[in-house]
Amino acid sequence: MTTATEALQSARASKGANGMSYIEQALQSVVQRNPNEPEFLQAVKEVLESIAPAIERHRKYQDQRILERITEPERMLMFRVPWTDDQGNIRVNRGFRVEFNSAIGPYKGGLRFHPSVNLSILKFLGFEQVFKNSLTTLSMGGGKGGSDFDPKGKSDAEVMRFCQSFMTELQRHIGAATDVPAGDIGVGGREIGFLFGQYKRLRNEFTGVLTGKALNWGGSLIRPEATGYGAVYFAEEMLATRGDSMKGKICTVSGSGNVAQYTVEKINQLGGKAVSLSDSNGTIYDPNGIDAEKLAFVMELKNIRRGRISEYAKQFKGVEYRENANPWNIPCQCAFPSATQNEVSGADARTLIKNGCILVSEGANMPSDPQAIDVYLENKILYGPGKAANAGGVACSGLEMAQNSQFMYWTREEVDAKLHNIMRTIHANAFNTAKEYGCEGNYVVGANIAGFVKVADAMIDQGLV
Ligand code: NDP
Ligand code: 2IT
Repeated sequence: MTTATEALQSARASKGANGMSYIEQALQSVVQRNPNEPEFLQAVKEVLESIAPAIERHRKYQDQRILERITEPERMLMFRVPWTDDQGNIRVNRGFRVEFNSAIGPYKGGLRFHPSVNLSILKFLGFEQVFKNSLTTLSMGGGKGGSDFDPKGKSDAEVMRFCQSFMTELQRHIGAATDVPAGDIGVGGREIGFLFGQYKRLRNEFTGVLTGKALNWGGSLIRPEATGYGAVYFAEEMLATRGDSMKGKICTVSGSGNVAQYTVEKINQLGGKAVSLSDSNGTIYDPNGIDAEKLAFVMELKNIRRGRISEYAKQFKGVEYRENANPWNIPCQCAFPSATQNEVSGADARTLIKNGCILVSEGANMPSDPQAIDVYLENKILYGPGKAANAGGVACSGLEMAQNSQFMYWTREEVDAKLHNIMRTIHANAFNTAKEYGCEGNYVVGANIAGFVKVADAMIDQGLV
């Protein structure tokens, strides 16, 4: 005989009075509350739909209203960032920090400086970061921030004045045990330096409040390499499940920034051949392969001269430059989207597969749109979603925090070994979790459930806060 409470629970578990499941109800309320945030809704929908097997198996998540709680940021900060350009004109940008979830550690996640930045984009990135950081095995909550400031065409002095103004407000809200920002699009070593200098000056403390610092003042070896290396380590793990490896694989890579550069380096080291890079103006296709010497040219072009990828085609023979195009119609076996969100459409995904692509490992955050993901899953290719495949960057940030708190520096070999081990663990966790929930080979289900369960259980342990 069932008790009244059990009967009520069972009714609530499947369909509510309005005929909707708990996940559908939670999703509908997120849609209603955030009507002008397409990127955020896209990220939430993907996670909520894919964790259904865990929500159905464990009643506690519904009883504790975890979906309603986990989709609402703990805190969002928006602030004015005034600065003067080199001509003495006053400029105003908008600064943000979305402190999404601190159940398993201090808020952690990058800062993005790009003219497209808005609350929807930072909420999607912060939401993804919560699950990604959970997967790393380290103690980090999720957050993201940035500004609609456009670093393109700005002098070093302008970037410095902007960073100082941005940090003048942000410093009130962050700290080594509270919230630890890092880089993302448009924020690299130069910006982290200016931000750190201003934090230290205002707070009179030298702490690990930012990661991605330079080596001579608290940075970690391998942090610049970590996201790209990690995405390729993750690809190698996925290939190993089919008795295959990166050796001899033709690889397309999009973007030409931090993640793309070290993705190419690791592809080369593991015996693959990277044949493309891109930026927001176009794509270069180098069928001979982007070897170490050519990559050194790209690094100087992008990190120092801050030029356009089209220059690569002028510099090297046999290279095609495709204006306003992405790399997805270049034949490849492995694709590494490493530029930005929604850069691979359903049509692009079909083209990739038609041309022989068997693996997609996402260096960027949410680079594949929902239709593209459907195409990968229908065709059963190896698909490593960003929150698993690109977690190496933030994982190495966690290792930087660990070194800072001990006033220690680890060697390149030590950090790389830890990074490699973390990527193997993330892969195994995502793979085994998918299997446990009856979706073998589906890393979307595996990564989302594994990332979710750790955070959700911590939220339950800590009471209704
Ligand atoms: P960078 O700023 O170093 O490089 C970004 C690259 O992507 C540039 O080549 C840029 O071209 C291109 N790009 C950016 N926006 C667009 C756009 N709207 N359309 C076309 N191309 C674009 O950034 P990262 O390499 O650090 O970041 C790349 C991706 O990886 C992002 O999705 C980021 O969130 C993600 N990521 C980064 C991590 C890190 O540690 N840095 C960690 C995990 C994920 P252009 O110069 O023309 O703008
Ligand atoms: O998207 C990401 O994981 C990052 N931009 C890196 C975040 C971090 O804190 O290192």
